[in-house]
Amino acid sequence: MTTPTVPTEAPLILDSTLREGEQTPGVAFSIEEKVQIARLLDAFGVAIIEAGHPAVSPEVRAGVRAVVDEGLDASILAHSRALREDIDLVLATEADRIGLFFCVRDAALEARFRKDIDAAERLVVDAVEYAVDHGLKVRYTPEDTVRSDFRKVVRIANAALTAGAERISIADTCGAMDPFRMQRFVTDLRQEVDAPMNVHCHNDLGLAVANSLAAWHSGVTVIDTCVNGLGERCGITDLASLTTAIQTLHGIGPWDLTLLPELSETVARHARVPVPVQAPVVGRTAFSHNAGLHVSAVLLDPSHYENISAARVGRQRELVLDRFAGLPTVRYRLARLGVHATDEEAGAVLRLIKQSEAREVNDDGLSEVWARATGRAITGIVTTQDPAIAPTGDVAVARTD
Ligand code: HCA
Ligand code: CU
Repeated sequence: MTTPTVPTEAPLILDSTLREGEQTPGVAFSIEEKVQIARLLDAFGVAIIEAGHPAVSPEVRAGVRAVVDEGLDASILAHSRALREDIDLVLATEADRIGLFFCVRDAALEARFRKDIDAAERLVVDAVEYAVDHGLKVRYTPEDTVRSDFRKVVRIANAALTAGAERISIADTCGAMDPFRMQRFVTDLRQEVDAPMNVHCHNDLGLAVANSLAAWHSGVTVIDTCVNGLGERCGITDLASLTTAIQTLHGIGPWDLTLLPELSETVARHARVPVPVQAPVVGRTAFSHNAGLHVSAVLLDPSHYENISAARVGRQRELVLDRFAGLPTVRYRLARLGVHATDEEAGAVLRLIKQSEAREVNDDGLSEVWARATGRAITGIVTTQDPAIAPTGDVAVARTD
């Protein structure tokens, strides 16, 4: 196996929040919500938006059409089975691109489709030719690519390319890969299939982002993502983690990372799926420091405990006040409420917090503790972020190349 070199060009992002993301159990977006999410994805800088699977329902078709009608910079892809009647539904939406999928895994050919590989090839070739003849740009995915017989994948992919497909997608449909296997799979496939490649990684083992990066390092140029890592079961590659990793570790990628909090919050609200508090980049505690030792070091130089700066991804650093905190946190949090405490006052506040049962002291709790410690009230709380106390500037970032 050849050792992949670090790519010099960022991958294109194909965001599938509106298709794969809507397949998250319990999730349905209204058309207005889809349009709002699509606009944000476009402003963020994704190259392709997968807007839905038109054969599912008239609502999904209307959603794809509404996103197309926005006239965004991103091109719009609709997902479709390899059937002429489904392709007609895609054509009616006026999407630019179609993502056709058909699985050639032996178990699926035998038990689900009752077809041999010759019949499967005829079906895929017919669908690709039909879509291309009607002006669509075609991506073909041999679904469950990485668990399929390799020779069949090579054969069907090359047949799809000869029929006019412009890109082949490698789907890790069941999240069965690790980065080392992914590197080998992509490298092997690229020896046999000469085409631009896309990757779609499910997160069943928590490795979707890592597998996507491995695929990119091995020559894949389009990566599928979902906001908040939504998708079937454990979801797919998380947009925020992937793009932040590429921009901060490799210094490339056209994306406006400062839009990630709004994207995450908007999708979480519409999907009614909350973001885990410790989610990378967009989770509530992603930029919170807790232990007194950490806080003192961060106030000296954020790079002691930060790999990426909060400001770079549209967030603010938080210093958490609880029994692990030290005086610097107390002073900082009081200063944010407009109170400049003496050493004795800050010490008295800290003693009370350490004695208390509170897991975390918010601003209201802090005002109460302040009142008990000093006998004075804090009036008119205005929370401010004081850059002199907690600088949010960029920090040095590790490079791997
Ligand atoms: C699906 C499965 C899919 C398809 C991906 C693709 C997968 O929901 O139909 O067509 O590129 O994970 O294989 O999402
Ligand atoms: Cu999928």
